[in-house]
Amino acid sequence: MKILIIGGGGHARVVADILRAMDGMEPLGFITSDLDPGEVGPMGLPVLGSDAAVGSIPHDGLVVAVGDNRIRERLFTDFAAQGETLVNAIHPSAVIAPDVVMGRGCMVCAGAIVNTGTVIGDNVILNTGSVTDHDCQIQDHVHVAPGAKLAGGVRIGSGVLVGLGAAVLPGVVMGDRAVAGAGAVVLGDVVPGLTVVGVPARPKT
Ligand code: JB2
Repeated sequence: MKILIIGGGGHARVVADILRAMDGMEPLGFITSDLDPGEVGPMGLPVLGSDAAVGSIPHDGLVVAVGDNRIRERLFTDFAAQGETLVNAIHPSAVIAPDVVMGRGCMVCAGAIVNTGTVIGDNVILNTGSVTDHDCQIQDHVHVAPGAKLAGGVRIGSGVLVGLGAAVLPGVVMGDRAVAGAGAVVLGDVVPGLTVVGVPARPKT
């Protein structure tokens, strides 16, 4: 499949690398307004234009490869509404149990592990080396950052960021758009929109 990468930053390059490692996926180039169309962009892939150009470029699908959850949600929603095919980019070194259910437009980076019984929504990033243990429920537009760990039965609401190296203990519920800061150890439920930091994690003041 010929795939457009929406974004042109660090995460877009990670996704380009994933697509190149996958069988049957061919990254065509980056869609970004930060770089001039026609330029050779990162990793030798072309800069193809901004979002308005997508409709005029022949392609089979796209991945919204932007780390910021709100921007990624907006772009995912817009492109889905236009009838675009949002594909999953899954690095071959990721370990995903066969019964895991995953939506569309997800990015599972190198070395990520997802265990049995877990259900993942749309447009989710499970970043490099993250661990999502058994029976987790992860809603849409979530980012589990590199090295973060979700224990069994964790429930993660829409648009949540689990920061670099954070750990979420078994059965904890993080409400929509909550944030666990880098290295936080989340022992109990987090209400929607709240940012918690530290060990044990407390509301950020
Ligand atoms: O509306 C948009 C838009 N808004 C921002 N349309 C398109 N097509 N692209 C958009 N972007 C793009 O997001 C910018 O053009 C830019 O290329 C990119 C943001 O790049 P940056 O390198 O700042 O962040 P990133 O999202 O690639 O990576 C972040 O998230 C990753 C998960 C960083 O924090 C990384 O360190 C992190 N690993």
